[in-house]
Amino acid sequence: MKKLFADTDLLKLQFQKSLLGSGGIPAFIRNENAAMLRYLLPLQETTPELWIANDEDLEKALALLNAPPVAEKTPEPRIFIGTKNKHKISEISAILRGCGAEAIIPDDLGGLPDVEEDGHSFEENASKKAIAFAKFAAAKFPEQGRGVMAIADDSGLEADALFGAPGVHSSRYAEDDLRRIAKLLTEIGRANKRSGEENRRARFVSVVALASPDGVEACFRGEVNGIIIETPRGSNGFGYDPVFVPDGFSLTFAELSSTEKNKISHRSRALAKLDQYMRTKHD
Ligand code: ITT
Repeated sequence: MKKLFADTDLLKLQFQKSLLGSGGIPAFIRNENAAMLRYLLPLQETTPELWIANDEDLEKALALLNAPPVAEKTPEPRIFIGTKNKHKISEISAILRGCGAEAIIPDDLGGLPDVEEDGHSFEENASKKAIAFAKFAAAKFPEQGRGVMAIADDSGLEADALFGAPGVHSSRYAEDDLRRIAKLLTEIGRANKRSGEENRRARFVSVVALASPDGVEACFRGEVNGIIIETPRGSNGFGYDPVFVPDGFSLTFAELSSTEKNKISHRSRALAKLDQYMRTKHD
């Protein structure tokens, strides 16, 4: 930042005027008659940082001029959380608050645009959503324009016996959670019968993408491995939770409390990576 000083020595004025001619704000202005300054110099839009009336002021001005430039404070980044899921919103908001970013949620911007999840991978879908949401949010904050970013996630269940299905199609696998689970159990049963092996290995995957309107900055993947049991158990959680038993546990995700599930879940693992990234970025 250039510093501007006004002095009371008219003799130096001509010399300082040549600095003004170069187009920048003068580093130093000397002028005996302060009242004249506005007429003589283009100061209409600026005010001197220090008026120099005596030698002491001059010392101060010189010290300020020679001081190393102070780093300008970077404004708090504004990040749009692209999901309507209240649970995800509170998890992600806490992370953003922790690293000094301002979290914007769909309610703040009057909703969330629909984005078709037609990608072949969780990364593709999460990235597509995050870019679309960043563009949507940037349009709402024209003064900040492309400084606005967005976060979106895509998740699902991959069963080994089904070569990774339902995967990115997890939410569209059937009409509702009960039918989705029923279909998963039927398909795994059939596949195992065909192969003659009892393979019930599966994993939940979550990919969180961070993007600006121009593209994806980073993706974070979290996974949790386990098995699919034959009969659903438990009533907590959602989706395929009642048939998924994570490795090292005997209870299904739907039998664990949400706090216990969140300690080991695919989404919390992806979010932990986002947390780490954001902290490093805004250190
Ligand atoms: P968004 O609004 O954020 O897009 P969504 O309902 O589409 O949320 P996800 O993309 O997170 O949900 O998940 C896709 C499907 O994968 C979801 O409908 C569930 O069937 C399944 N799934 C994902 N995470 C799960 C979890 O933690 N427990 C059980 N099922 C899960």
